Amino acid sequence: MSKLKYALLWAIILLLLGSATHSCAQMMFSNRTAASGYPELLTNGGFETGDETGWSWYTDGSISRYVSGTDPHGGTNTWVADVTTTGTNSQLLQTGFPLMEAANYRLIFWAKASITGTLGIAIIENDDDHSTYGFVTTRSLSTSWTQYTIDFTADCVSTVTDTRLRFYLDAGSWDGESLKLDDISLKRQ
Ligand SMILES: [Ca+2]
Ligand SMILES: [Ca+2]
Repeated sequence: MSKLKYALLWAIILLLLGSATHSCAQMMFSNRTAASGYPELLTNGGFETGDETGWSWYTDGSISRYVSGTDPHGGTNTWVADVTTTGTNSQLLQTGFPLMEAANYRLIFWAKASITGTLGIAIIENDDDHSTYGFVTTRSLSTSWTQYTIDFTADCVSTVTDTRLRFYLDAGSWDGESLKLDDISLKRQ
């Protein structure tokens, strides 16, 4: 083999080694990133199934609610409530996610309303007496898509799954108005 061919062969080997090292490093980085985060605890938080899979709904008012492809925050779908009368108990809820005693959690959701109005949000016990496992609070919604973040420490004994996240419209009056929820996420921190 000539010196030139020998040098070329080495150049090719070094190039191949370089690219292999590079892709290995990338893989290690993405694995480490994935391993450092806690998993999403909610099902279908972005309503991307196109329906209310994972969610339940109750109202004693008159409210038409549905999953719509019009003006979502993320993806292609958003949850919408068109309210005639708010009622005294109107809630979108998800149950059965695990909470661990004294662990820190973060709830994130995006909302948009036809007017500025008050939405209630709570993380409570689903069964028994609905005692507070996380918080019971309200947020003032605005007429553009806005992110809301609520950090809390789980107030339960050991690990519980009789849990309920509820968004309740009857914290205010939404008579004749509408609101949207999208990209709802609950993760341990
Ligand atoms: Ca969505
Ligand atoms: Ca209880």
